Amino acid sequence: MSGARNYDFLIKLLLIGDSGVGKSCCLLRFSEDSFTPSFITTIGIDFKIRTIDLDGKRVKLQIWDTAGQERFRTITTAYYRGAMGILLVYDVTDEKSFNNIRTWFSNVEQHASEGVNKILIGNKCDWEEKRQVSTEQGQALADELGIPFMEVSAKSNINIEKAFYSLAGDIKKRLMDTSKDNGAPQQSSGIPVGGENKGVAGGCC
Ligand SMILES: Nc1nc2c(ncn2[C@@H]2O[C@H](COP(=O)(O)OP(=O)(O)O)[C@@H](O)[C@H]2O)c(=O)[nH]1
Ligand SMILES: [Mg+2]
Repeated sequence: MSGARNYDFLIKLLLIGDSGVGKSCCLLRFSEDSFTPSFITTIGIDFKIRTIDLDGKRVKLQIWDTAGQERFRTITTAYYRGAMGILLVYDVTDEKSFNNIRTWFSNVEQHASEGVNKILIGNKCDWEEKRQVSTEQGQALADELGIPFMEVSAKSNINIEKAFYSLAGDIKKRLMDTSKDNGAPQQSSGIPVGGENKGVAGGCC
């Protein structure tokens, strides 16, 4: 197997949102199907990989988590470089994290490449008694921003798979449409990219 490419698409995704909304837990749930209740220090984590099947194509997802920089709002262009999809995450039990989504969205608009797919994620939907943001509010914001929306729970494993699959599916469709338009796969589209090392898709700041 060494040297052989074991996927049809390589897709780089990013998690963005306030500190504490559960980004690292969502990633852990999706990549390892586990949940750690203690606050995960994300310092040092770069990305996790999971390969999924989408309509018979092997789609390798390289998912980047912030390394705590979000606390200082110092997410820079380097983090966004090469990203094809972004999960904008807030916490349904924390209204402030919801209100900050607009700021994160403009950060994405400013730094990420044009045409990047996005999805709005309301995490911790298992915690009804603490809820501060209704599903309707989440949906209304998503409609305003023109992006899909899903409420999830990393803790109870609700909609986590669905959210990642949905975003990856949208990206795959876009990449296929783009390569059709151009008659050939684009260099920058991520198809195909060889190698396992993290140098391939750019580094984290
Ligand atoms: N109830 C509940 N708590 C969660 C959920 N996801 C994360 N948490 C908790 O929220 C806190 C912050 O999670 P973390 O993933 O470190 O947030 P990050 O700063 O966005 O990466 C931790 O204490 C987690 O246990 C969830 O789906 N439900
Ligand atoms: Mg984290």
